[in-house]
Amino acid sequence: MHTICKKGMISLSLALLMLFGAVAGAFRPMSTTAAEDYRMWTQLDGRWINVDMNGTTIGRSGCLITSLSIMAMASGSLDSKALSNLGISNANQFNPGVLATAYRKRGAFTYGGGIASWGTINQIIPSITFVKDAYLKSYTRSSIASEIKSMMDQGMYVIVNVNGHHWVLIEGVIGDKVYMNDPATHSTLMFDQYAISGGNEYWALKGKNPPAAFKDPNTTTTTKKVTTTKKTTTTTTTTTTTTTTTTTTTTTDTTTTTTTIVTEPVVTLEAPEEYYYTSDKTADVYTMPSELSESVAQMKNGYVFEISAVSGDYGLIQGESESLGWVQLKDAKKTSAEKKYIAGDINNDMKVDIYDLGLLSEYLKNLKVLPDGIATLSNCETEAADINCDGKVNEGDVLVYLMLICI
Ligand SMILES: [Ca+2]
Ligand SMILES: [Ca+2]
Repeated sequence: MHTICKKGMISLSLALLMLFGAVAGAFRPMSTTAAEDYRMWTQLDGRWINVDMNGTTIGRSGCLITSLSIMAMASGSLDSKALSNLGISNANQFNPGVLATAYRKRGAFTYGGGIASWGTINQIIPSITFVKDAYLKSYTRSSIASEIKSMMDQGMYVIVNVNGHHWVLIEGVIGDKVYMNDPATHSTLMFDQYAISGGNEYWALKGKNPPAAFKDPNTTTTTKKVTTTKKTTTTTTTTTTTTTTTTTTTTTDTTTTTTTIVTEPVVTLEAPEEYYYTSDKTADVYTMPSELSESVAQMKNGYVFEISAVSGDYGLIQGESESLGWVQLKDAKKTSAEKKYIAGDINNDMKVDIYDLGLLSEYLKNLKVLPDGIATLSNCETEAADINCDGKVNEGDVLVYLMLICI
């Protein structure tokens, strides 16, 4: 960013080295990893939030696609035929963005992201069969829980419409508690999160494997990280030859930590807005607009980025090919697009000199290590850096600077 103009001097001595040497990056890849818990996928994940669904995006309308994706993983339905249909080579590459893209390529979304045909999932993932689209017959929590559990006991996965426009995948039922994988939040208890009055629409599907036996995770729903302690009792009984019975009881502590992430609505901007980060304190870039989600990159002073959507205090960093993640905007400022720059004068001080070359060198060095979506020059500054006016900013511009300055 132009406010760091004097830093160019520091970088000059390394200028030529920077042109040809890559520095190891500290950023983690954005693809799905083998260890990732697919049950925590949400439609707001920066890796697929902007994936096209025919006039809308997963972030805005992808709750059903995300629920189907979790169901596909939970049921172990991604066989070789499914992987081929999805255009991926293994299940670790699968995510809601991959499934939405498969739907879109088949023309299986109506305009606005509606699923045109229930049977499409079977065409893409043959092990998944659509059983029915119906409405719950129950109207009390207890009977709703029983009705859903009955279907799951028959090997069906159930995706429930909880409020007329939002769908969640049911993970299990314990008594009157219905546990869900919610594509919008990381809340787990359906009745705590949504006002279910009964008669809700639902989808029932079968996969390669039926729903796994579900155990009460002993979770609580709050908006902060919480720790609960559960006492469990183990009883051991030993019978002697004289028919005397001795009972030994031991007590242990088990600690369970659960996290619930509550996010603000996502508002997509009409056009990207450019910001630069102003704080000396490093900030995290998260997969969701919440500090409780996973960090995928680090934001530092002077970094420039474009925002394509906002959610509360957070902005979604947009890269060229995909969005990077969410960062808090409280320590960021919008760049000024009104300033006039002349070719070569990156810091806009009306001179083309060694400081500009330093900024260019730093920009080129960071291109190789920063993730897509973060740079050290704004769009205006990048245009100014193209001193040979060939539409690209690269080593050719450095050579022109050197010829102009070092004579
Ligand atoms: Ca200058
Ligand atoms: Ca150029």
